[in-house]
Amino acid sequence: MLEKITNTFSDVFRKITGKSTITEKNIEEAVEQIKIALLEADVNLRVVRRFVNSTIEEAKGEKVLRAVDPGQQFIKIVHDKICALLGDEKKDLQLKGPDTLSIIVYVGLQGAGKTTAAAKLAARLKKEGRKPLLAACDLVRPAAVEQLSVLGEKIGVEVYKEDTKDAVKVAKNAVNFAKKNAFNTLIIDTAGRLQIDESMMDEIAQIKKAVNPDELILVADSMTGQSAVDVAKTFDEKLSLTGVILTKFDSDARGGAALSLKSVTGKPILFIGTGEKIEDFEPFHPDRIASRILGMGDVVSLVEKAQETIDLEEAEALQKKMASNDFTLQDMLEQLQRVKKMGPMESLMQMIPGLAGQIGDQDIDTSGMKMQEAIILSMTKKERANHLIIGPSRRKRIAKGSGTCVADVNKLIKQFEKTRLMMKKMSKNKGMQQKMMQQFGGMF
Ligand SMILES: Nc1nc2c(ncn2[C@@H]2O[C@H](COP(=O)(O)OP(=O)(O)O)[C@@H](O)[C@H]2O)c(=O)[nH]1
Ligand SMILES: [Mg+2]
Repeated sequence: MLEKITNTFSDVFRKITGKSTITEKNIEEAVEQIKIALLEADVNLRVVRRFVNSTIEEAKGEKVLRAVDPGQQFIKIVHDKICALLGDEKKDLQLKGPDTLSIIVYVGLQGAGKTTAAAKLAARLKKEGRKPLLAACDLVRPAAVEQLSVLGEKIGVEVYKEDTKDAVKVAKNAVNFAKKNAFNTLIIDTAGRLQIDESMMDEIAQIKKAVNPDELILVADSMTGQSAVDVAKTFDEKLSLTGVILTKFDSDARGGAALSLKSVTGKPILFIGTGEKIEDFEPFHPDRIASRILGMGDVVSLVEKAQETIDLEEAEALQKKMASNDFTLQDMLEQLQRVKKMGPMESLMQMIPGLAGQIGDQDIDTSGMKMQEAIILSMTKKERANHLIIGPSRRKRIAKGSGTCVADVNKLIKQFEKTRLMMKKMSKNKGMQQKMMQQFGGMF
């Protein structure tokens, strides 16, 4: 996600933060490199020009040139401007209260990810306590209705469908069905085409007129860069959109669509699709994405991800164990598996400030974690509960079972003992907490 543009920004910033004073020439050079980065990212030319002029103007002001840390000041200016390009504030869906039906219509080209995003949003709304209904109004692509039905079943959300070719009729009937059956959010999935054409626009205009939606959302493929922005512009001129969902953000190394959309169309990006799975769907936070693009990491998203993964009750139980010195190898195994559950190390690392942009895929060694997991998995229940019984012959057996050597097993047990000791001390001394966390981090 955004690797290419992030790498370039990291390079520019590394050069400029090393300096204790910055000249006007330094600023011009840095902005020139940023300009190239933005153009390579397929950002709209006019947007780039405006960005460059305003950044130079602001960066040449007193605040940067006389600052104690001019490099940081410069980065702050660039960050705020990138954030503004992305839309500044996070925008929520404009839905009515839970007792009234809200209607969302999805539009977009074929293959953009409408149907997938319809299911993703429905799943999300359901989780938030709303009662969503999906309506299958793509009657052009063969099997489109079936695709939505399958997704609906998977997420436990009902799909309204009819055996007809009249999408407007289905949309209208879906609204009545939703009202009658106390659904409060209707998501209408419409038919795209390979290119914008009249029959598609007409059909959507009629659906819009018939259902009067609260949200008319364009679903666009972020990988198509400027053409996604052009598509958005055309749709907006003809149909007046309320917002955009950018899909396939996971495969978009450049970010050109995200960086141009708001400036060109004035319409906010509401969500991003970050993979093919239902849960690969996030609200779009301009500030977080700006930080990610600038290689400053995305700590908030990382923390949220961790929170989702680590169950509160589990965390409390772990804390109690730590305090009572009951921490076992089994607990360590669960910790390892939890970290694994958070997702690929690479994508997590990209969210950590200072690391983003500095590491390529090959630099991250997750094999250590896998090995530790394998070693503990080769232990018996008894051994996991009490590491003191693991003598030389048991160590040999464990090494063999896990495909490692005795030295690896020794190392793991030593590390475990160190961690345990830290925890014991920590339960007496709050100041030890940080040290413990470092030790814990060192485990992985
Ligand atoms: N990697 C990735 N693939 C996606 C994403 N959203 C959709 N896709 C894939 O894009 C293809 C087209 O999606 P679909 O929802 O059928 O598009 P539609 O024609 O607009 O309804 C499917 O293979 C999806 O799995 C995403 O956010 N990331
Ligand atoms: Mg579809």
